[in-house]
Amino acid sequence: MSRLVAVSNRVCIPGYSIAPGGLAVGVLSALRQLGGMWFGWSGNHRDDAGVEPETIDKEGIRFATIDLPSARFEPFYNGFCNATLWPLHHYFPGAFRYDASEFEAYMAVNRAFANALAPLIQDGDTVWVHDYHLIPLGSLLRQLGVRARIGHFLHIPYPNIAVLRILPVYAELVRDLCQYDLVGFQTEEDLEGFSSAVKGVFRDEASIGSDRIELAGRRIGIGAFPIGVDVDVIARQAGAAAREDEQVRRLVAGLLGRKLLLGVDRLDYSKGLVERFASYRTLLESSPELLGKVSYIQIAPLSRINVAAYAEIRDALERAAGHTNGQYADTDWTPVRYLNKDFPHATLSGFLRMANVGVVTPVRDGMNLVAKEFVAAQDPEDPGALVLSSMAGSARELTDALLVNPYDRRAVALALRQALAMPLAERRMRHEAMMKVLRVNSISRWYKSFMSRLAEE
Ligand code: GDG
Repeated sequence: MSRLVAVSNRVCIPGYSIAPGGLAVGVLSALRQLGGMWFGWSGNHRDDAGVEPETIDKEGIRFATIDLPSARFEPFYNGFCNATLWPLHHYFPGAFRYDASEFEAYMAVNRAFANALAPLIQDGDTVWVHDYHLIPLGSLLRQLGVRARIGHFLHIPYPNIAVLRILPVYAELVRDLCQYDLVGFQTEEDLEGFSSAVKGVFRDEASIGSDRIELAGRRIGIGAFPIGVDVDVIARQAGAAAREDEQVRRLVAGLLGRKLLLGVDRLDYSKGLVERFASYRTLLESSPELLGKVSYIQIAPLSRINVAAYAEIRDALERAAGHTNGQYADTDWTPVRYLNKDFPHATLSGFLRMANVGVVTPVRDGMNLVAKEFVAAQDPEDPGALVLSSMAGSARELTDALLVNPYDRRAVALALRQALAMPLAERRMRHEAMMKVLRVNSISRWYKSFMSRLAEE
């Protein structure tokens, strides 16, 4: 069988590095099952960075990492990746900026990845590149003579051409994606966005089907591969954490019997936290009988702290939480508890299990794994209810959640009230239906279906 070489901006070495986010959990799960190599940035800066990667073997996986010069990294990561591509792909033109020198840094980092990675690729390998940080990588590897199959999976949404065109270099990036053998997206809607972009750039030169594009005598596979979660692992972890985890015990003790509304999101404007805080306030305003009876805990570990839009949202949330608490708190009740803290994944799943209502209301999200983890973490005998934004990719699958438009405060407040009051029989019925979907669209289906499509292309 072909060796899998996964590539992403950051790698996640078990027991060593950063807390795994959505991408890392998925890639690690694929590599644990299939074996292979994971290549990416080490997390370290070195100004005389050569192209020689460092390797370490763990759990049957080879991790190969390179250092990057800080002068390049800053405009690459905080600039083009997270102040240009991220807002563009999440339909936030207000947070978008374009700076040609940041695009140059983006290309330079992609070239550094390609130069370091190409010598490690053997004939017959399958290379799987992840996410918006590395769109040009496939094309650059081809230029260096790499002949292996190369696929790309985009974890974030793909916008329609009408929005994409805001980016002066959009056509270059569309051409780069067309150099892969297979390009995968989270949902059909993202796939349609990409098809509109290919049509906009290549016009009649490209013939676009539902699962293939024919272009200049080449075939590029395209498809939707919704990422899933490992239902059994999360259910087990959540059950154990609910029984044994000290932090979970403290959380429950602190509730004093109140019902828990819980949100867990990276601190990011796409996660709809400002809108969510406002909706919770509307809930308290419109339901005086809930005062003192519910607690909303929002866990929001900081991310991308050097990007201006993230500092702004942090300020806005601190003000909003302070405002609501100032108005409604009592000597023994804090209506909102807002924590910029990182917790171990197992503890988080325990928190999710204890919640009466999971509040997942991004204003735009490629998939949103927290929604899926919430469902998987519940006690099937007495599950909590999920309030989910229709703007998350996961809303396409979790149609038995209470689906809301996150911008409609009154509708979200209403859904929160409905979730808090939902009878056990209805909670069980909705939970069972969502669990069925999660078991079908599992994490193993995600990587297996992507890898087998890539093998066919
Ligand atoms: C991108 C796309 C897509 C959260 N707080 C902590 C923590 N987490 C974990 C969650 C979950 C993951 O991080 C977050 O995944 P999401 O999917 O919700 O969001 P993004 O990070 O934006 O991920 C997204 C995903 O890629 C996968 O394709 O679904 O749309 O934006 O697993 O549980 N983990 C730990 N501590 C925390 O405090 N350890």
